[in-house]
Amino acid sequence: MLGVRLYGKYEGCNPTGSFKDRGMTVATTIAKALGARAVVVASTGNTAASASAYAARAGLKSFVLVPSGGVARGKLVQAIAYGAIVVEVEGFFDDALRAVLDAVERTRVLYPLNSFNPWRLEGQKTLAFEVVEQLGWKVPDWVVVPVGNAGNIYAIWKGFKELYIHGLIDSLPRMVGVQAEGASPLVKTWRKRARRLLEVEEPSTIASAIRIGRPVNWPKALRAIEESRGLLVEVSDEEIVHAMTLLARLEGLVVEPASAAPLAGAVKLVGQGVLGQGDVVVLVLTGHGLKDPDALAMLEAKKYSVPPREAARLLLELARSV
Ligand code: AN7
Repeated sequence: MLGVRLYGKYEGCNPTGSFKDRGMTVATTIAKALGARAVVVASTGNTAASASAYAARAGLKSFVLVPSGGVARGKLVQAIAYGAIVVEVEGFFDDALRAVLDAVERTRVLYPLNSFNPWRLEGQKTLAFEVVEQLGWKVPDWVVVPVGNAGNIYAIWKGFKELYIHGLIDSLPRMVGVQAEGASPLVKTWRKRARRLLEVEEPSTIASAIRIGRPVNWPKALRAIEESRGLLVEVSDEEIVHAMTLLARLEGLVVEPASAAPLAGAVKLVGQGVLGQGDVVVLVLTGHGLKDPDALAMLEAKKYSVPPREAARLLLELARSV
């Protein structure tokens, strides 16, 4: 349909339903080896779910700070189920992260698992290894990643670079970062070639996972874009919901809004002639759709309600249009 060869790397099948598990298994193992007793994260939801799951398995206490009212239902109940101590911060993710940084500076009891922890990124780079392996040791032309706190795009790029340095692949992909229009500090910073991050004070988008105004890994992400001759693009909430619908109804994949952003971005870039005919494009579909049932409920519904005795008749009537 788009003229490009489109692949999705679906991260919803990881143990807690998002790509975060790749890094969390490594970082929690390190926490345990260092003798930590408790871990802490600020999170828009997936990091909280993943950290608390791996902490539970490792016998560590977990503390998660989330923006109150800003986390998808599935993620919050997951963290609670895994036994995390949940602190709702009346503010944005960025406020929660600031609190975590502040606290970990003052105590050694809390081991931080946010993506400034380098072990997280070491785990997340394995996505690149799998993409290359699953494409039969071919390298995609483009890898499209949703960007929030901006760790993942850098981690994936690092993975490709390591394969290249070790002679396992002989080319590199170009990295594309996608942000939501209401939460696009990195897009703005990149466009203006600013030397300082152009923060977004009150980030707003349906894609709560990437509702982040001050991404901590912004210098690393910009380096990945620069080194790979990549680019950043922003998409509207409407485009995100449309992309969710396409993935669900053409591919049978439900993803959360942040994870649909790469498809929305790719559609836009095809329209602009940036992605070319026959290019191999990998969309990183970062998280499972069931994490965010309220967002799924925004897809156009074909739904009827009838008393039992009328159900068969309605069905026959509807079947006429098949
Ligand atoms: C589904 O869970 O930041 O750019 O606290 O959950 O590496 O931050 C989540 C981020 C993309 C963005 N897709 O990755 C958190 C959190 C999904 C996400 C991102 C997130 P980064």
